[in-house]
Amino acid sequence: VGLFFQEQPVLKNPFLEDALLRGYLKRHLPQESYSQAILSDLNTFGERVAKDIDTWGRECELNPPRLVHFDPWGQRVDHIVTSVAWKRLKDLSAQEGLVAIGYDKSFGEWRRVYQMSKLYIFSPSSGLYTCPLAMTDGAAKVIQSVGVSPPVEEAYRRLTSRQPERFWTSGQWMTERQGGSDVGSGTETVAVPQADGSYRLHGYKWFTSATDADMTLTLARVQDRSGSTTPGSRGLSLFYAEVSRFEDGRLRGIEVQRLKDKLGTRQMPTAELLLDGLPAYRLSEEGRGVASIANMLTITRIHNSVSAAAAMRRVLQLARDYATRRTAFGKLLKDHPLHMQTLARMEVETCAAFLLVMDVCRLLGREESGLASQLDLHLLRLLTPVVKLYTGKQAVAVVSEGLESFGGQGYIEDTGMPGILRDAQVLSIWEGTTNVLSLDVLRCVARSSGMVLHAYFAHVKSLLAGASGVSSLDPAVKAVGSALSELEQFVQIATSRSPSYLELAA
Ligand code: MFK
Ligand code: FAD
Repeated sequence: VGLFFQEQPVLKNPFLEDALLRGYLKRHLPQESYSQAILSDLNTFGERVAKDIDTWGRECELNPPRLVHFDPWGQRVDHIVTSVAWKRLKDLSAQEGLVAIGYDKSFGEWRRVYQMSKLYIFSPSSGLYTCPLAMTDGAAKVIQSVGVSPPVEEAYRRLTSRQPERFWTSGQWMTERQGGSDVGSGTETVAVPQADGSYRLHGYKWFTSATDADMTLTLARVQDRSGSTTPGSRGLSLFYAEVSRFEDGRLRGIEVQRLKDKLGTRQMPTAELLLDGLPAYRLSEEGRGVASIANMLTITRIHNSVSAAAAMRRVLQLARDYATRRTAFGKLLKDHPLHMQTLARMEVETCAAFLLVMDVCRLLGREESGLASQLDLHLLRLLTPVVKLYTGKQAVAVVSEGLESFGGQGYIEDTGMPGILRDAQVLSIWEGTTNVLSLDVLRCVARSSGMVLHAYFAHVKSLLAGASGVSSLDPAVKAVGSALSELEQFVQIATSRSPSYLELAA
């Protein structure tokens, strides 16, 4: 009695274990010396993920951040205490270039595919350090797009640094009590102009993740001399602020009201912040806040999609391994056709998610290296919300199925599995909910007069034409082809009418 102990699933090098990722890179990376360096770096990093980093990520879950409001002598300090592992992950992120690679021109148009491949194997072991990295990347992109000049020049260098002692992370403070989706109506924070051209921000930010960041980008309404502001989206401007302390230890212009008690993402601090005179610089023209922060949304939504595909891949890797170790009804799970069919369905979802995500990363890299065609730009705009909304939903479904493939053990906390499911649930909520992103798709279709859809049709056709081993006579290919033609005709008619008709048609 009690002599049997089940072997546990083993996490192996997630790069070597991922035939699809390796195949994708081998197929797409050019014949350049850097391609070999990329593959070799991913292999070494994958080894590190399996050996060390995964344990650090787990430690972040077991030692969640806490807020210390006062020091022993009653001074307000609002100190967010994070685990040793969380800090190590920050240093590691710099050393491994997890943001920097995306800005490294020496990898040409492949810089984003390289960076996101690295994040893809890192994400499920990262203790959610991918969250601050996504926002950091988004902030660097915004700064780059508005122009890297003082006072944000130094911030840009730090956000994209590979040196741990210089590396900074950024927050993204958009959501207020009245509006997370509708920030245009919901933002109450005001920016009071100062004599030196800077501003002081006053308001309440309702969700601020990874609040131990060194700086942030945020939205506020500039107050005029009479103290009034412009309502709606056109009253919002984009601001840059550093998170710093007075000599006595108090935060400068910020009070951390509390940390959120969350379903998942417990590894990282998400706070409510009272901005009480936070010094800030305006980065956008007045009233161009939403349009200017859109670059950040593009980047963080792509990171989100990478994390979603990565969560699916990880649970599947572990489930496949477990199927070679667990016996039921006299044979290993891998020898039960029905169990393998379940895993195969998860595999199909995961492959599809991965390929769509990587295609968007490829397009991003092309855009940033100046190689993107007009078609690429349309596709990038269209597919970014699409990939975020689909993969966010897929991740919850696939990870949930994945938990079931471990039977009861999938439900047990210290296996680490439940945390993967909890963390997947947020992927469809933050950075734009599914419905809000669906509307974003419709808006971009209408605003481009249908051009983004035509670009998409052309893309799918070229994929079908170029797919090796697929005959144009294949009934499935024929069916897709005729469905596309019908859709194209429909869009053609819609384009000739009003934009709102096109929105409806889309
Ligand atoms: C593991 C990875 C983790 C990732 C990090 C997670 C940390 C958590 C972070 C958060 O959750 S931060 C908060 C994220 N918040 C959102 O995503 C807000 C969701 N709501 C929307 O996206 C709304 O659609 C939006 C606020 C943008 C609507 O505002 P408006 O003012 O009604 O937008 P409008 O009028 O459509 O667009 C204003 C301008 O922005 C237009 O430019 P123009 O004025 O030049 O025409 C738009 O084209 C532009 N714009 C809006 N969305 C865009 C965009 N441009 C490009 N891409 C977009 N997606
Ligand atoms: P609402 O906007 O009130 O939405 C409620 C529901 O209404 C949703 O289902 C939505 O899809 C739907 N809805 C809204 N508008 C429409 C519409 N026009 N048509 C159809 N349906 C609609 N925010 C930050 O700014 N910075 C952060 O760092 C950050 N971190 C977060 C961390 C966590 C763990 C979580 C859970 C959230 C975080 N957020 C952050 C906030 C997040 O971005 C918002 O919660 C999200 O954008 C939704 O906004 P909301 O909560 O106001 O929901």
